[in-house]
Amino acid sequence: MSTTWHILGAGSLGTLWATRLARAGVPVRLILRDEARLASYQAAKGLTLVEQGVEHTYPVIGETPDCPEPIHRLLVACKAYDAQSAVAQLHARLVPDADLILLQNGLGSQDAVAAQLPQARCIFASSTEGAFRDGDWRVVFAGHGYTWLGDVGHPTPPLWLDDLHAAGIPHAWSTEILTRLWRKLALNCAINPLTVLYQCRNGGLQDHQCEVATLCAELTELLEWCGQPAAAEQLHSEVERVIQATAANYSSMYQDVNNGRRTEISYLLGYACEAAARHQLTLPHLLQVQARLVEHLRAHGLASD
Ligand code: NAD
Ligand code: KPL
Repeated sequence: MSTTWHILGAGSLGTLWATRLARAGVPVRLILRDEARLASYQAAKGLTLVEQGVEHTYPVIGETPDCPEPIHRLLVACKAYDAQSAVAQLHARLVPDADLILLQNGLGSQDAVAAQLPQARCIFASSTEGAFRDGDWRVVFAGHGYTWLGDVGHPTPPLWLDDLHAAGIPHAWSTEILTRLWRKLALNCAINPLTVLYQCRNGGLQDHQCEVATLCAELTELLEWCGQPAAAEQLHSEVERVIQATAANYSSMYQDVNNGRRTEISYLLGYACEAAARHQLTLPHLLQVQARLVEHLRAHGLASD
């Protein structure tokens, strides 16, 4: 019997992973916040995955954080701002050499989780898959993509990648996972805040080309100072390409703000501005966009951290 995947966070990505693993016959258990959420989940009789309009429900076993069973493998599928406290609840259950797979976007939360668990193996992931919830315990698979996984301290891939293969989760092991995470962070910093400030789709940034170019120049400088020259390569042309390719889409940050949800700003723009300060870099446009975004979030009654 292969090792059980414990999934922490029954949101969009957690459900997308849990259902595909369960469909492949891999043992999966879902960790829910408390008894009330567990009762609601049990009433729904499982997790539903909607793919190309076709839905299937998978009766994945649910449990609360205080279930006594030890955890050997944990997929952390919370938002970046919840990851550290959500994992902390499970300290007593995690075996010392547990594997954690951290799906969070941006940077900062992964190091915070890894620092809590010095003996565990923390694998960082960067995903371009897209999913959203259209109801409790339901997820719509909205965009096919890829997930890169890597371990900054240990280049050997884990054997359980076979489970991802069996589950049809497109993935690759990356020995340069930090480059991927920094690159994605830079793309998100160049695009997402401006779509919120200008209240536009990604394609709307074609009307703000100078501002995008200035931000890209500052982000390129930052990546180089942070020892990430590969993530800095051709950043501006990549940002322009993404703006064009996703012109009709609303960025994830735009969607969060417009749905009244907390953003992951501290792990994107906030992380970039803190890194710039650490290197005593002057990046006035990046700082200005952060200040404007914080003001916008406050004006809309949303958390600005
Ligand atoms: P989500 O908000 O849909 O799901 C997070 C879930 O975690 C929620 O159900 C929440 O209740 C749960 N949670 C939080 N704290 C918990 C706790 N203590 N115990 C149990 N459950 C807890 O978020 P998501 O969209 O799945 O995103 C997860 C991460 O993946 C984010 O960092 C996001 O940026 C990244 N990401 C998402 C997508 C996507 O398409 N949704 C794509 C790429 C990357
Ligand atoms: O990842 C994105 C997001 O919306 O979060 C893109 C489409 C790249 C825009 O930054």
